Amino acid sequence: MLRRPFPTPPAALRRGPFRRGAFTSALRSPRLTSHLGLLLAVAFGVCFLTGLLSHAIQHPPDWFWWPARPVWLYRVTQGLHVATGLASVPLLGAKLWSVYPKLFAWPPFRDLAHALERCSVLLLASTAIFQLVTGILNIARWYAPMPFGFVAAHHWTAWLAVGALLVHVAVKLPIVRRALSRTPRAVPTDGLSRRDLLAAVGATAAVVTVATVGQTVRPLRDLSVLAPRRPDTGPQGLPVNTSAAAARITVPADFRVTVTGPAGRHAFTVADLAALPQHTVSLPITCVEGWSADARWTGVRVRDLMAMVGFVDGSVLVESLQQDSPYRSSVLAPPHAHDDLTLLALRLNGEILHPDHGYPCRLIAPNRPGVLQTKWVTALTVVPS
Ligand SMILES: Nc1nc2c(c(=O)[nH]1)N[C@H]1C(S)=C(S)[C@@H](COP(=O)(O)O)O[C@H]1N2
Ligand SMILES: [Mo]
Repeated sequence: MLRRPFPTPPAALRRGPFRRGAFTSALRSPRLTSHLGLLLAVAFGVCFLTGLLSHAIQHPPDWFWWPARPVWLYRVTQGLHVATGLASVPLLGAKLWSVYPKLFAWPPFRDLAHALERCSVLLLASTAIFQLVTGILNIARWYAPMPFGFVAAHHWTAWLAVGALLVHVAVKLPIVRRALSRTPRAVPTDGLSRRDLLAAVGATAAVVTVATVGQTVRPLRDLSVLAPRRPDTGPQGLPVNTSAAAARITVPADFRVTVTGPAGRHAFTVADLAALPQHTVSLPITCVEGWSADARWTGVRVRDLMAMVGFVDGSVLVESLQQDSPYRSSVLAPPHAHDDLTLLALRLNGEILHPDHGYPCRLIAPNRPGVLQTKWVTALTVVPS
């Protein structure tokens, strides 16, 4: 029996996208798909690694160690995470456009290997879309469409995406090699050329980047029309993530900061803290959501406070007046706990801390995600590490 080289779907299905010649663009080619795929692989790779790093800093496994210097390192890695994620949106859109006619290829599965390969592509496309959508919802702080824990979902889906990506790269590498080594076939069109299309996609990614990266790259802030935050808006010239009202903070009249260590416990009023040697440091707040902003902080060195209760080594648990929030406490690992720049800050840019920035006192430490810069601090406790 003769096998037809291009099987066609049954007559009832030979319509719409299934009919022969349904997709007419001469721009689609393995070469275009390969170029877009390479760009996307680089963007996703950087996004994945910087994302893993951010996750490890916030949920450190035993073997993990993150330095306190340089003070700007997390600002760069998290800026890259959000910027590569956003630039991936037009890249992924174009890539999916370049291959989506394959969705209607007939037969849907030729054999088991083909079926598995198609499933891995489906997994890759859906996890990639999920990551970009949830990432954007998170930086927009719009949680209603996410009836699940963002952090866990975004983290575990990243592993699925990267697994599917590795399979995809392994399967397609020969095709990519062939497509990129051949001299490109001239496209028989007098409209857009393939080069124009790639340039347009690249330009869109560049515009998305320039229109958002000003949330962390200060000189570009005036161009930052698409960024959810500007680094210079908010009380005392600094954005606020959770306001004192949202965190339901009331500072009690007998407010104290309790400092506990191997040599005992001290309770400090705000006046006691202000009477201790004060230090001023310039450090950024770097939110995981991609914005960052520099500020001048004044307060007591955490190291000095902890020395009064016999702190020699270990970590420091920092606790807030705030209740019922995953951000109500954080841990200062040894590099940060011992760093000169780590303060229990009482002032921001010369003024008493605004309630939304953590009045009476907040933690500020170098090279640390914003979520770990605990506000409304009421207890510091040495913990073995
Ligand atoms: N207690 C407490 N501290 C907190 C938060 C919080 O929700 N509760 N938010 C954190 C986050 S996500 C960031 S980015 C910084 C922002 O500090 P800012 O509002 O002073 O700019 O505070 C951190 N400290
Ligand atoms: Mo944040």
